[in-house]
Amino acid sequence: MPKTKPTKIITVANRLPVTISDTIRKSPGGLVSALDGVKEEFQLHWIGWPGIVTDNPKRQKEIRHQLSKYDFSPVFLSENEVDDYYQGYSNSALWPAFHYFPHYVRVEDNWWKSYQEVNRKFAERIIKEAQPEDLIWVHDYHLMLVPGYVKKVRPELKIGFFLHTPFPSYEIFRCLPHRKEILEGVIRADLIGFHTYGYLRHFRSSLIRLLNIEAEMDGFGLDNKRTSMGVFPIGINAKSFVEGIKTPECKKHLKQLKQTYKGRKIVLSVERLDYTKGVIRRLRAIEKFLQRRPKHDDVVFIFISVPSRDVVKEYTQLREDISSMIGRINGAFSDIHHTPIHFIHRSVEFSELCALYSAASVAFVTPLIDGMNLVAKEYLACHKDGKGSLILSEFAGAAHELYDAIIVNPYDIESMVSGLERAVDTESHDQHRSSIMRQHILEYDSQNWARAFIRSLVHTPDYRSPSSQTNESLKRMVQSVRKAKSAAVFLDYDGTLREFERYPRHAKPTQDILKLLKKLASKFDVYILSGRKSEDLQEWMGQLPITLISEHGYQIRFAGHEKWKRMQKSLNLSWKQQILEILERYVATTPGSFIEDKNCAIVWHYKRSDPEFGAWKSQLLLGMLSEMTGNLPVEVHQGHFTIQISAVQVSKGAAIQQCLSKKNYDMILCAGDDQTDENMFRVDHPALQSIKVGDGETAAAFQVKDPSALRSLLNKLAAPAK
Ligand code: GDG
Repeated sequence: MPKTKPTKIITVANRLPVTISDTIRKSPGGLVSALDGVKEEFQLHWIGWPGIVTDNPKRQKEIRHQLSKYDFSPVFLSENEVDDYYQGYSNSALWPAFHYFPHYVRVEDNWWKSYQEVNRKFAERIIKEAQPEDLIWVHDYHLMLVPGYVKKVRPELKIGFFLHTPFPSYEIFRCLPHRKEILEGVIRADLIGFHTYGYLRHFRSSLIRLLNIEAEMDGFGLDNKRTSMGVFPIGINAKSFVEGIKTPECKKHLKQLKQTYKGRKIVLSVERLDYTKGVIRRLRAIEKFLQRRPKHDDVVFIFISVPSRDVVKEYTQLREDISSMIGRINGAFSDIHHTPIHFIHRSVEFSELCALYSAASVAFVTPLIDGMNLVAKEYLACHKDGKGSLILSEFAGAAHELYDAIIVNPYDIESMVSGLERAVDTESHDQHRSSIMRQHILEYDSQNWARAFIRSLVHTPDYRSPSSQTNESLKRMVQSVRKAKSAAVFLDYDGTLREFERYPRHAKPTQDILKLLKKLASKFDVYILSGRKSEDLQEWMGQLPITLISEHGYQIRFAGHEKWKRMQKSLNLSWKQQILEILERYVATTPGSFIEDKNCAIVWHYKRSDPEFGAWKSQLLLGMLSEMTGNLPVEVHQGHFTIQISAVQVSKGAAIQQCLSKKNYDMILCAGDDQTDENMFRVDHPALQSIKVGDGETAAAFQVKDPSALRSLLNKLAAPAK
C-alpha cells in the first residue's frame, strides 16, 4: 500500500528556536522538545521571528535559505516592530495584565498598531504557506490576533491556540483598552488551550461578559461553527534531564559544586529575572529564616537569574532592588567563611543547570503568579532518589499538579519561612512525596502534552463551506415558497427579524425591515408572532397589511383590521399572583433583573444582571418553578436572558394552528430564535417549513446565522420573479 503523507503541523511562535550570529544554531527550547515526541506521526514546520533585526534583503535571503534546511520559515521584524510589538504591546501591556500587574500596564499609541501589523505579518505567512490539510498551532500572547486574520482568508484551516501564561480574571483583563479585539482574534481558533482550569474559567467569563458569547466550559458556538476549549498542562522534556544528569560534563560540575558547598545544603532558585517571580518576597523570607536560625552557615541560597527585558523600566528597577536587598542580607549574615546568598545574573549551560538541580537539597520556587513553571518540574526530574524538596508557590500553574510539594503562599512571608524550615530539615515523608511527583512528571512530559493538544485539534469539527448541501436545500426551499400559489410566513420579531437591543423599547423596526414586510405582504400572508404586548406591535407595525399576534398568541389583529381580539375564549390566570411573589424575591436578590407583567404571562428578565450570576439564578428559578408548577395550568420557557411563565393554552404553536384552521396554504414558512418558537417548529403540517435563527439545538429544518441572514433570505423570497 502506498504510504500516505503525514499531516504537517505548522508551529507559529513569536520566536523561532534558533540563535543567529555568524552561524545559525538550533536552540532546543521547551516547544522543540515537546514537538519531538510527535515527529513520527506529523511533519513539522515552524514560523517565527529569528531573533535578529536586518533589513538587508541579501542577508534576509541568506537566513531564509539556511533556515529552510530545518523547515523554519522566518518572519523578519524591523527595529520599530521589536520595540512596539514585542517590548511594547506584548511585554509592557499584555504580560503585566495577564500576570495581575495592571499598574504596570502601559499602552502607547503606536504599540497596538504595531501589534496588529506584526500579527498580520504572521498570518500572511501562514496563509501563504499552509496547505488545506495542515494543522496550525499558534502559541502565546504575542500572537492572539493571528487566528482571526488567518480564518478571514482561509476558513478551512484548522487552527489551535495555546496560551502559555495565565489568563487573568475578567476584572483585570477588562483594564486592557483592546480587550474586545484581542478576544475577537483568538476566538476564531478551532481549539484554545490553557494550563489550568482557572485560566480557562477566566477566559470563558471574559467571553460571556465582553462578547456576549454563551460559552460553556468546553467551548462555544460562533457563526454556526464550534470552538473547543480545554486544559492541557504542559510537561517538561523529562528524558533530556534524566539523561542530562548522567553526562560527564554534568558529573564534573556536580563534583565541583559538592566540593565548594561541602557541609552546606543548597537552596536553589532558577528563573528569568521578572517581577512575576516574587524574588523580593522570597528574599524577605530568606532574611527572616536567617534571623531565626542561630547557626545558619549550613545553608546556602543560589539564585540563577537570567537577564531579561532589560529595556523595560520595571525590569531595571527590579534588578536594582534585588541587588540592594541581597547586599543588605549578605552584609548582615556573612562572615569570612560563608556568604548566605549567591546571586548569578546570567544563564548557565544545560549541563551546569542539571548539576545545580541535582546538587540542590531544596528548590525554592515562589512566583507571585506563573502560567505553569517548568523549573519546579525540571528540579524533580533530576532527583531520582526522591531526596530533593520542592517549595512551590500556590500561584504557579504547576501547583495544580504538584500538590505534594511544600505549597506556600508567597504573599505570606511566614508561610515561606516555615516552608523553608521544613524543607531544609527534610522529613522522610517529603522524600516519598517527591518520588510520587517525579513519576507524574516523567509520565506527563512535554511530548504527552503536545500529543494531547494535537489530537484534540484533529478532532475539532471540520469546516463546512457555505456552499454545502444545507445551503443548497435552503435555496430549494425558498424557491418552492416563491412558487406557491398561496403561502403564509410566520415570523417572530426580537432576535429573529430584528437584532436584540439592550433596552427592548429600542428594538424598533428599521425602515428596511418595514419595507421588507411590505414587500413580503404583497406576495404572501404575513404574520408577526411575538412575545411582545399588542401596544408595541400596533405602534411599530400597525400600519402594515400584515397580521399581528401578541404575547405568544394571546391577542390577534388581522391584516386590514383595526381591532385586537383575544385568541382564547376563556383563560385561567389564577396562578399569576403566586408566581409574581416568587419572581419578586428573585428581583430583590438578583441586581439588574426585573419583571414584565403581561396579560397571560409573566417574564423575568436578567439581561442586565451579571451574566454568570444571572444565568446561575435562572437555573435555580427554573428548578423551583418546575417543582411548583406541576399542577398549575402554565408553561415555563427559558428564552434569551428571560424566563417566561405563561398560560398553557397560549403558545405560538397553538396560535399557528388556529390560523391554519381558518385558511389553507400550499406552503407555510415560520422563523424564530428561541425556545418559545420551538413549538411553532413542531406543528405537524405537511407544508410547514421552519428556520431557526442562531446556534443551538432546534426542531427547525433549517438554521441561519442571525437576523441579518434571515432578512436577506426574506428579501430573496419577496423579490419579483425573474
Ligand atoms: C512561559 C510561562 C510556562 C532558566 N534559566 C536557565 C534555563 N532556564 C530554563 C528552565 C526552564 C525555562 O528556562 C523557564 O521555565 P518557565 O516555566 O518559566 O518558562 P518560560 O518559557 O519562561 O515561560 C511559564 C512556560 O511558558 C511553558 O508553558 O511554564 O509559566 O511564563 O525550562 O530550565 N536554562 C538554561 N540555563 C539557564 O540559566 N539552560
